[in-house]
Order: sequence, then C-alpha cells, then structure tokens
Amino acid sequence: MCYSGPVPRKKTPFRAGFVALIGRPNVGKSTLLNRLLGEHVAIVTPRPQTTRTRILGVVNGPDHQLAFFDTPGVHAAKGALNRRMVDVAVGTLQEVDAALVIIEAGTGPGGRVEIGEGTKAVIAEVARSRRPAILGINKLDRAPKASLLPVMEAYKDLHAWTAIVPFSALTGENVERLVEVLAAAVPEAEAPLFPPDVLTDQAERQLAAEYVREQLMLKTSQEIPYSVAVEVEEFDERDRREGGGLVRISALVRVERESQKAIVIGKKGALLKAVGTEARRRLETLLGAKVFLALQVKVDERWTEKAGAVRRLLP
Ligand SMILES: Nc1nc2c(ncn2[C@@H]2O[C@H](COP(=O)(O)OP(=O)(O)OP(=O)(O)O)[C@@H](O)[C@H]2O)c(=O)[nH]1
Ligand SMILES: [Mg+2]
Repeated sequence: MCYSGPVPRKKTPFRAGFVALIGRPNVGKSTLLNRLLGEHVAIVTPRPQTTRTRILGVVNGPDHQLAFFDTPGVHAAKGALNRRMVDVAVGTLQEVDAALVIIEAGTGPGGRVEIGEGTKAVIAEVARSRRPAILGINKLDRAPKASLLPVMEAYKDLHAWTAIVPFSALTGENVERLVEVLAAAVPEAEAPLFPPDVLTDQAERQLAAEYVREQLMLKTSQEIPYSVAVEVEEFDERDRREGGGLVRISALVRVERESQKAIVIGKKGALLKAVGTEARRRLETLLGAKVFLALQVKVDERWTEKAGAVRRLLP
C-alpha cells in the first residue's frame, strides 16, 4: 500500500536545562535576566557588584524551558561579602547544563581589543567546569558595528565556544537568537523542570529588600553602596488578602559605621525619604497593590568583613 498523506515531519525535541549567566561585574547579566523574564526580578545599577546572590529566572518557549541563574560579577574579592559573592558565581557553574559568558562589546583606544585578566579568569573557570559555553557580547547598542568582528576574532581562540552571539540586553536586539542558541545547548527532556507558572525563586519579601537596596546604591556614593544590607522585618499582606489592597512593609537598612548612617538618613531624613518613595513606587508596580514602606537605619559594625554576618544578611 502506498502512503499518500502528508509526509510526517520530525518533531523538534523538547529541551530543558539550567544556564548560568556569568561574567565580570557590570556587563549586564541582570539586565539580560530581566529582559528574558519581562520583570524586574534582579536589581540593576550602573555600579559594579550590584548582584550579591544567585537569582533564578525561568523562561518558557514552545520547545524549551531555560532556567537561568543570574550570578554576582566575578572579581578579585577582598572581604567576606565579596568572597562569598564570587564563590556563589563560580559554584553555580557546577550546577548548570550550559554557561553564558557575558562580555561587553566595544574596543579600546585605537580599536584594540583588550581582554582583561578578570575576563580571562572567568573563562578559565568556565573551561574548568567543562560545561558547554556560549559567549554573549552585550551592549551591542552602544558599540560601533565595525568593532564587533575584531572582538569576536580575539575571543574565538580563547575557548571552544559553542557559539558567539552579540546582543543588547537593553534594547533586546538579537536576544531571541541568543535564546535559540542556549536552548540548543541544553539536554533533551521529557518534561519541563519547573511548572509553567514559576518565574523566579525571589519571594516578594526578598524583592522588596532588593528594591530598597537598589535605590540606596543609586542614591549614595563612594563605599556606601557596598556597605548597605536591607532586611525586611515585616511584610504584612492581611489587608491585601482581605481586599483592601494595601501591603505594609518595614525594612531595616544596615550600614557599617555611624558616619554612614548619617549620610543614608540625609539632611532632615531627605535621602532615606527619597529612597523610600522610589522603592515604594516600584514595589507598587511589582505587587499591583498600594504599599506602605517604613525604613529604619541601624549600624552593624563592619558586617561585610564578617563571614557570620554575611551569611545572616544575604538571602
Ligand atoms: N548600553 C547598554 N547598557 C547596558 C546593557 N545591558 C546592561 N547595561 C547597563 O550596564 C549597567 C550594569 O548592568 P547590570 O545588569 O547591573 O550588570 P551586571 O552584570 O548584573 O552587574 P553585577 O551585578 O554588578 O555583576 C547598567 O547601568 C545597565 O543599564 C546594554 O545592552 N546596553
Ligand atoms: Mg547583576
């Protein structure tokens, strides 16, 4: 008998896996995670070392599920807080199916491609992990297109990349292509790793603390952005649950010294008020509720240098 129906097409296999976003501080790892999720789950500032912990973000496609881990930027770490941040980033490589190493597009003076020791150290860690690695060249929007080829050439021989993909986390340019390449790099799977409604592992309470820290990092300078820790002491949703639509949040801002406390509070409380207003506005968007946000500042002497305090204060 002759089969005359449509030729059956081979179905694309479903793929699912964990992907680490790894790189030097400030290259745009968290901006990419937020872009992929369409939500502000990871705080972003122009300062290096913004992300302090690992953040999960799950992206679902018709034939894939990618579970991304945003990680702290890899840097030469001094002090307990920074060492822990780098350990988290490098340790994540052991738990993923693929790594996306992110660098910034653009060349140095005279069009020279400069690959810093820090970036080389990241690549060495990725090589040691033996995970398939994709090189993502971010910030395409601000780099002259002509500079792309020399950058790709310079990185090509540093590692056996599965692929090299330029993109812009800010504008979204080529991010779809990046997802395609990453989806192809994770294993075939019978089923997704997470139910379809899981977006992140960040609880609303944690996000509230992070939004406050984001504003503190944006509105202070020198060492203060790196000396603050925020803890949510109260996250009261009773009113929201009962239909009133109000979430009451109180958070404690820890700094390392009395002098920092005075700066964070500001003249007549102006700085802390500005931090609270902006964080509240953003939380209201996230939670879809009215937010009452109370902030308090406390000194916890040199907490960033003490392993115990770092463990206690990081989620
Ligand atoms: N022009 C441009 N800026 C970008 C892009 N992606 C990120 N940025 C900016 O780069 C800065 C750092 O972005 P983050 O996403 O916080 O970088 P990160 O790699 O997570 O940094 P750490 O958490 O400190 O390791 C921010 O000011 C972003 O707005 C991009 O595609 N284009
Ligand atoms: Mg980050």
